[in-house]
Amino acid sequence: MSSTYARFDTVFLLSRFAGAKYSPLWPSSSSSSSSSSHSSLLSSGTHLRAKPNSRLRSVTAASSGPIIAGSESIEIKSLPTKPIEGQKTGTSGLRKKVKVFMQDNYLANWIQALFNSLPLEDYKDATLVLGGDGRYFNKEASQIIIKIAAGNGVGKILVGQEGILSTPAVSAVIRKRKANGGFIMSASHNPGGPEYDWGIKTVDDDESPNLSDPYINFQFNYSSGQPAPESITDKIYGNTLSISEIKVAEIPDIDLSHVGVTKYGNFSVEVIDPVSDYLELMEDVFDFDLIRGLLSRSDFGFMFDAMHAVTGAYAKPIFVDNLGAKPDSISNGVPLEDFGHGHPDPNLTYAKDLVDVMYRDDGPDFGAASDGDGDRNMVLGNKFFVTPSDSVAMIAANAQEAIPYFRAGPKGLARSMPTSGALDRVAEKLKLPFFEVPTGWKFFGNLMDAGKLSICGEESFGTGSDHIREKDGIWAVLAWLSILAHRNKDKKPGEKLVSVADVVNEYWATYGRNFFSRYDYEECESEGANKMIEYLRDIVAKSKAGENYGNYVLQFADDFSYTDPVDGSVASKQGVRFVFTDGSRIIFRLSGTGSAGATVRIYIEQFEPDVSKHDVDAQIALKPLIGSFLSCIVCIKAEGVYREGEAHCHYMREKTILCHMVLMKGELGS
Ligand code: VG1
Ligand code: CO
Repeated sequence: MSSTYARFDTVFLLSRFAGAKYSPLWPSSSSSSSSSSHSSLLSSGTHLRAKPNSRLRSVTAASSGPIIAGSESIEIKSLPTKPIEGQKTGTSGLRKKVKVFMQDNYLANWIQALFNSLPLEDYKDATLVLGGDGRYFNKEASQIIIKIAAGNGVGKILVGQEGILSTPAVSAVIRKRKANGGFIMSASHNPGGPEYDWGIKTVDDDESPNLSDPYINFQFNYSSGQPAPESITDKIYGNTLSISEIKVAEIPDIDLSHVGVTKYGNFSVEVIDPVSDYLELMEDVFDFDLIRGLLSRSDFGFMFDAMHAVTGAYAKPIFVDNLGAKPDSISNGVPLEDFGHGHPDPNLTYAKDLVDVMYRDDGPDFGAASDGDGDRNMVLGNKFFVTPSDSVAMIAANAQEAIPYFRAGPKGLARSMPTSGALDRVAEKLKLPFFEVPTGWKFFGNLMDAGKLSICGEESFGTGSDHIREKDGIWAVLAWLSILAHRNKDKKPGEKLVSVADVVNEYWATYGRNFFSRYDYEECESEGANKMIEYLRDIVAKSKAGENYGNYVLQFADDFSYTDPVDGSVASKQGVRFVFTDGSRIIFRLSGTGSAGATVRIYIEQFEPDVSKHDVDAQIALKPLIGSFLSCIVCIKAEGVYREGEAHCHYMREKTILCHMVLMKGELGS
């Protein structure tokens, strides 16, 4: 038992629940297996009923919504448990197969370990937000999280109706209602259902440098100078390895189907409408009248694919009811537990139905899709795909004139390291502060809180701004619609409209084009993947500026390290990069979001200022770089470790003849 835990326990007993009956052990009642050395919250706790003598009562409506029912006090039980291996968070929280999470106490242990890791003042009587993308197991998970939160002395949980809240909406709710933090039940773009993934989004791994991420590290920590989150996530992991007890409130399952407040003693749960706070924020950021003018034109076609994921709950209220889009412009608009057997990843392969419609001659003028939890976006014009690296640069270049929130001009711009350098050129031209941060949205937060950053993005279909502290899929769609609406606002019916392709081509002509692609080697054996990165680090250590790699001259090679300009914290080993004198780059890193094995990501970029070459397909434009670099470095120098093979192009999911190494399961390191 850690000292944090002991300290917490004492305070817990003496203050918040003074007087409440505290059982040192999980009761040997019929529902739990008293004979075993640990008990399951999933098998017993989720079906916890109010203690027989608790008096439910109806009470009058409160300002925040009708109070449905409540009881005067809650009983806190202690559920014995045992440590479970492997509960370490990655780029975006803890992500595993749902079957793993459904194991006895797996989720409960982790949630308790989280509370054990935080100072009491961070959650005692605090308000926390709980939401998710509607995937399989979220309903059961909601009940587990609520009961443990109550058991640990949290004052109030704001939960989206049916457990639904997109990731950006959770951030918006936390900020608007000044909540102390929140949980997001999502494995993002990973598929859902009994055989697939589940996740809980939190702050990143042990190298996270900031406290502004609204999850688990609780925003108010930031201003009061509490320990850095890497220490918190480290602590959570440490606590998962020593946990012996889970604190659970003995309350019934909360009815998540109706908006309203349920009270149990000093603890309350408010079920909130998932859309209203977020919609209100969008109305502040954008000019809805301007966008409505575009969407209601008969000569402008719009299509949004919610991929049966969380934005299904937002698309109709926002695009149809508020902005005048036609009801049939929303496809797959109902959130489903298994995303309709789909893979809620908005790229050219998994949003294929949308792509097919958009690539028809008579297809719509603008199309977009969003991922499982609504923080990613894909933007398409008619027969035109905008890469995420280009998209953020184009939004930044047009923001001031088209989006009211940026009327005074963006404060600064930032991208993740592997994202193409297109945004850098916008920052240079607009003379704006510019930052390059490691992969993962949390790194943008400190910069935003310090007033240094307004618009940022990642190559992985993530775009956003400082209106919240998460990437935001619907925000990106509204940003693009604003740009198009602004450009077309004076166009008469029948006049040719400025298209997505026009905006992009004009941008390339002004700034040049950064050809960019990413390739993923999925389900690699972890040991082999680590070996490969070690091997590349070795090459980096020996490399010298001026060396020739085919026709490319090395400017520098390193393993990316980031020092946060706000708090000075350092994140190291964030990706091996080779940068050439013409601005071309090749980057290697391991994914931190997979649910099984390792995924190797390779990012390739080449800058082309010549407008006559901007029309070339990215795969063709990048071929010389891929060929000369990878053949000479990886395949020859690492001979024996890497062999010929195929990777998947991140955007197309097509098998691509790329660096010709096989990292697939079992084939490496033998
Ligand atoms: C991936 C992306 C990264 C993104 C992260 C979370 O991480 O590359 O850019 O921030 O997913 O996105 P990794 O470590 O697998 O490369 V989401 O939509 O899952 O919150
Ligand atoms: Co996501």
